[in-house]
Amino acid sequence: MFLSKVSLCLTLIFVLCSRNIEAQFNPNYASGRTTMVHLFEWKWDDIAVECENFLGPKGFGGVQVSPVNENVVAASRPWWERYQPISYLLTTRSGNEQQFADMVRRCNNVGVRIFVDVVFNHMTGDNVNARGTGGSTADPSNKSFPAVPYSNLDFHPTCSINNYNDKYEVRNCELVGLKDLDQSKSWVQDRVVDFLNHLISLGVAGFRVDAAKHMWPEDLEKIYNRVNNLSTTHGFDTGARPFIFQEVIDLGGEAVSKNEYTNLGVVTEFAHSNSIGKVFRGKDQLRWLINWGPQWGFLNSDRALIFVDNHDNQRGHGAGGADILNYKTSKQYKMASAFMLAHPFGITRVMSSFAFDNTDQGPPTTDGQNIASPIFNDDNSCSGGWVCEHRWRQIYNMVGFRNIVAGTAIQNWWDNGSNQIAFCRGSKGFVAFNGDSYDLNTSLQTCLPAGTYCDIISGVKSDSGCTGKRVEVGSDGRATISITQAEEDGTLAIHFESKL
Ligand code: AAO
Repeated sequence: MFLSKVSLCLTLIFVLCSRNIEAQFNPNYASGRTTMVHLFEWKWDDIAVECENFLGPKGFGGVQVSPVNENVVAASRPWWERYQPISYLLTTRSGNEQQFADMVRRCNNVGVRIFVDVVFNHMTGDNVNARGTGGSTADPSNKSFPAVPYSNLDFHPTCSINNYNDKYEVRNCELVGLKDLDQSKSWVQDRVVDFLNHLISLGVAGFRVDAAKHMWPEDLEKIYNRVNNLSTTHGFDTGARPFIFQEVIDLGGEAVSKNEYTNLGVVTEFAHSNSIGKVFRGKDQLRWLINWGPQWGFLNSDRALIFVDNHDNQRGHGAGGADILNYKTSKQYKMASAFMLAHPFGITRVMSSFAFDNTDQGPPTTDGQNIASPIFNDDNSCSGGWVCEHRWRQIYNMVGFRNIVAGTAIQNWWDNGSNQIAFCRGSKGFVAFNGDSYDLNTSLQTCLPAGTYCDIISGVKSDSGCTGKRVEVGSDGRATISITQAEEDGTLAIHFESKL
């Protein structure tokens, strides 16, 4: 009797714990949405408007925002100053706490979730008279951050990370000289949990955990398990857990593996970014994409946060090097993005950049200090120094495509033995790519009902018809698909809602 009570209790504890942990893999998107965008360095007020005017209506599921907590003010205001925390006050160049809270509320109201890039592996590097974006001061050389407060008792002893084959060094030493917090200390855990719970109380849906590779998984587990459920006053279901995606760069050959983190949350899959760059740069043939997914060495689909580029590797920071595509190679970039969004693999994130000429350059400003707002053109694109890849028709229409074909499998894969490929997503969508230096013009199975469809890459379906190419699907589902090598885009995509 006693034993069976004990085992019942244990089972209950196990069920409760595993339910909680399982839920950390769910992005908590509003129904019918699948993809987040990283609005790198955007201001909170601008994101609120973007949710209402563009992201909500176009079917985006969420926004990854730049770090929200107070950071050091660095000379010339590089973008990377935001990865040097001074405190957990919510004041940065993107706005203050009230503006942040207003943005989260307005985005949630239009079905767009907010994910915060949280930096708690470390504080700043050495800085004389360090001053933060919220006005706090710190003495980083002595590991003193009174606005938290942290003292030198809360950090690992100083040593630098030189050897990525030594996991103790990777996790206990300083990444590029940033003062390395010791997350095994209960004081540090309490400060981090308070910070994350504060964000949850404001209505966020989850976190990108910066530099997770540099923290011990067992410490992260303790922190994650103490984080509250999402806020029901902000519309989340009772018991919903924050979505956790952890930045772990693992391209193989190092001591720390991405697999050490997959029981805690989702992991950023840098191998995906690397491989998709290689393929669409012409260093690998498109026909090999037939088994895209774990067979390429990627994590399982439900554990992989995938992207073509991120804010680091698009400018040569982090990992990946010359193979990574970014907005500057726009035709290949749009093809890679379309492939990522058309393929069922992974949890997708679209990058949205500001234009840069050097790798330290910060976002556009009005006066060298204050971030400038993007300017919107009639064709949806941005100017004023902002690239806004998420507003490129070829990209936002493919976000819509992914939503529409969700839950269907790839079928009727076709390739020409080199760089022309096509496939259906169930009987809901069809996509074709031409990465060869000659035209594609052939009859292919689209799996769609007979009719005339509007290609969502070259145009949009409008009241008056289609502003782009039309595709005539016959009663057998076949259509003549044409993508010349001279066209602006190397992709063609149609789906059942693009039927005219
Ligand atoms: C700035 C200055 C520094 C200065 C420092 C302190 O640039 O000169 O010392 O302040 O004053 C960002 C910037 C940094 C900046 C920092 C703080 O990128 O330049 O430092 O803010 O302001 C590693 C980490 C990864 C990290 C990445 C950049 O593992 O977590 O470096 N990314 C995140 C953020 C990032 C941010 C931070 C972390 C810090 O996304 O924006 O830094 O908060 C190997 C390892 C990787 C390692 C790379 C780079 O990669 O595997 O783990 O990433 O090296 O060190 C091949 C290999 C690949 C290898 C790569 C490079 O591709 O396959 O594995 O080569 O060797």
